[in-house]
Amino acid sequence: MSTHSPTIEVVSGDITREQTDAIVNAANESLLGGGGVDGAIHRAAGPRLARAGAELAPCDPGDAKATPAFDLTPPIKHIIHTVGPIWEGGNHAEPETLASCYRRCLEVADELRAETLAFPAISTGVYGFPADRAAHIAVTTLRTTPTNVRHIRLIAFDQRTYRLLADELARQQL
Ligand code: AR6
Repeated sequence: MSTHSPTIEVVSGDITREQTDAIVNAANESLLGGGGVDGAIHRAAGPRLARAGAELAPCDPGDAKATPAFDLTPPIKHIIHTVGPIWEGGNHAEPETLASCYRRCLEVADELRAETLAFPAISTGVYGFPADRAAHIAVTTLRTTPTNVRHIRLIAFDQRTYRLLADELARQQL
């Protein structure tokens, strides 16, 4: 099924404003909402999102599950919820779990036939994953996982995350 590598770009902004076929949410296992990007997405998508999440929960760390995007404007089709690892020092398979999040999101996007996809910097906020290592894992995994997704936007909510992702992408595309 996999035929090509997606193009990847890094952009600054708020993922709730994206117009990709699907956006990824950095959720927790309950899929009921929370703080950070999860809270922003639930506020923008409305209360039906938590109800849909409850029906799919729990979502294990490293896994991903999709819901409709409900009231998100501009209207997009899908939200892919993934649960990143909580950073516990790096020896608890956190890197592997984070890579699995990116891989599973691509698999779910393929099932949905989503061709464009936006990701936040999974696990690098409340969950405490070092942002530089997370940027390396994100770009490496997205570049090496077979998928039909054509275009990926990595959404950086702050300047440091933007720099780390942009530098990592530039290094890998040399
Ligand atoms: N658009 C894009 N990125 C954002 C936005 C936004 N609107 N808001 C925050 N970020 P976090 P985690 C960035 O904490 O570390 C929640 O409570 C943020 O600056 O949202 O995976 C969940 O329910 C950071 O770079 O997610 C879980 O309990 C990145 O998104 C837990 O937090 C991820 O930060 C998940 O923690």
